Amino acid sequence: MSQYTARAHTNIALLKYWGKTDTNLIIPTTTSISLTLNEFYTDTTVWFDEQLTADDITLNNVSLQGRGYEKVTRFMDLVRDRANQHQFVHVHSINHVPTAAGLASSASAFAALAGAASAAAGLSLEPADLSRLARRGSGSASRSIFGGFAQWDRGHDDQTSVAHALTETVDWPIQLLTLIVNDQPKKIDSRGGMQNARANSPFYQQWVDMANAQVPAMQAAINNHDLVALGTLAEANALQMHAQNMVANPPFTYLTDVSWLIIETVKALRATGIPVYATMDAGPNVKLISQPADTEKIMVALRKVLPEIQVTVATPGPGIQIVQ
Ligand code: 2P0
Repeated sequence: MSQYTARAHTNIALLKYWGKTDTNLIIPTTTSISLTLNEFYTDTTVWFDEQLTADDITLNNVSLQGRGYEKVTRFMDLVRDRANQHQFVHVHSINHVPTAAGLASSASAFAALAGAASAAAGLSLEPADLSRLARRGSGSASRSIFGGFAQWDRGHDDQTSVAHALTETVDWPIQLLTLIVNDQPKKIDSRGGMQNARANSPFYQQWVDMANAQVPAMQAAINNHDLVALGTLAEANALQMHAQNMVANPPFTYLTDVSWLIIETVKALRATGIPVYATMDAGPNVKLISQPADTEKIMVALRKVLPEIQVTVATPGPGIQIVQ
């Protein structure tokens, strides 16, 4: 049986996905828009093996167990059914998303798995089909099939809920400074967090309506290479998402005092005329949407309040590739 390795990069949502209308198919309540990042990716190698009596799954050369193992075997069952291929499989995955970067790795992980597993199973999938398949592993993975700016249309069923590229080549100055606030595993995973917000926030439907209405403005900001419009909207959308968690029942938040200190520092920088905007996901780390020319000024301001803060510069990255 042939062995395939796929490389997929992680992505950060500028308009967030935070809740599902169908938890089995992973159909989101909102359309989301993201930027794929060059510096963070997952390489996954897959081959079927008739000698195996169970799937063999490793992550960073360590055998995967428990819930992580279950998620991957369930995903492989989808691929096996589709390809009419019923052997067990080796899945060896290396995450080049430094754990300390605190970035979600499920997007790059399930995109790479979708690419390598479908190729190993002999399925020849178009990018849209690959996006639909990756979505079944983790919603945000649907966007990591594509490079640059990608949009995941919420849709209403398996066929219509799919991502596409807005612009794969990003030839204007935009970067994400990723600030490491905390590298501990999060206490509330995204799946549970978004479910609690959707079920229990009294403002959830308002958030859905508002977030979906932000899509055309975000598309326009991307088309116009308008960092100010893009950043303003992304920061507002992120805070609106986090507000849903704070009014859920029980209330919760991923943001810490340090996250808020960074958000305040960013506001102060903007008051001096520097276009810099914060976005946060299911953890305390903050990503700063900015232009490379301002990196130094931003770093100086941050180090004044957080001398030890670790920063990685992330730039726009490519879509999925079969690397071997
Ligand atoms: C996003 N996040 O749009 C949002 C913003 C986190 C905050 O997608 O349940 O791991 O596997 O579909 O994709 C993280 O959630 O959740 C996420 P599942 P996923 O990037």
